[in-house]
Amino acid sequence: MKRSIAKTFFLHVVCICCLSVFVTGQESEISRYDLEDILDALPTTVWGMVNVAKGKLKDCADLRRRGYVESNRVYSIWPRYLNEPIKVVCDMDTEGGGWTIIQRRGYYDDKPQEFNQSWYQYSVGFGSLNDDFWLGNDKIFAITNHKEVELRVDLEDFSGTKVYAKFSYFVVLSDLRNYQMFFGSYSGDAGDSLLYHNGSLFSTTDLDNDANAKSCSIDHGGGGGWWFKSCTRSNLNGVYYKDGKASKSGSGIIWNTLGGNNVSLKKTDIKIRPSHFTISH
Ligand SMILES: [Ca+2]
Repeated sequence: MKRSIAKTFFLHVVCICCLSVFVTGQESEISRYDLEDILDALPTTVWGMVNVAKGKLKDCADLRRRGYVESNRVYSIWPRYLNEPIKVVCDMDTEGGGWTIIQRRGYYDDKPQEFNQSWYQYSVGFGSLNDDFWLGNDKIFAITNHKEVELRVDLEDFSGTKVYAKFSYFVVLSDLRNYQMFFGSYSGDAGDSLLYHNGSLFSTTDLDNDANAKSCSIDHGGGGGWWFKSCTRSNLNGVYYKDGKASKSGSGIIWNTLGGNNVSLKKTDIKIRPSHFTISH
């Protein structure tokens, strides 16, 4: 413990030294990247101080940089703004890896995970990290507010076609702001079915924040929680239809540019990582 406190103290001293270097404009052997890392690691809570002392990693990008290359393994990370570490799974392969997965559908053994869940469950997360899950809006808030992140959505339909959509930045606000979501410019081959939802608040069956007179989650979204507007061009938390056909428009796992609101997808991955991620620096 004494050693941990000493380490934390040392980091603070190093940081103060770095800042003074900036102020005085003198040269230093500590790179700007090191300085940013140290500033990132500065704790917001006592828990955070312990976190720094133990060298806990903030996200899958941190893990990838430190040499962890195994995808779909459960890792422990400690994002800033959270009072304790959390479990996540990472994509360490796609485009150099470093992706923290925040949602996954279609990876189950016998029975798909039910995504008709309450506001509370969407806040804290549900499902199994080894199968289908929603990581939780409070965790997504923490990871997207620590530093700027980009968003990637990987989609597969029942014919086996795989496509993706990327967005140059992605941020989810806190519970107090109803997990309002914003994102940047689109690239990819899936089509941009998220654009319509930019700036929307999150809604569930028990908390209607959408722009429709009725509840989009109940009347159109198959009970899933999503950033509905009035109502949906995408809904990746809808009902899992094993035949790929939504019995009601918009109620399935929908990405409108992939066949409209009646085609339900087979697999999805929603993932985030720091913008401009590189392994070497
Ligand atoms: Ca409504």
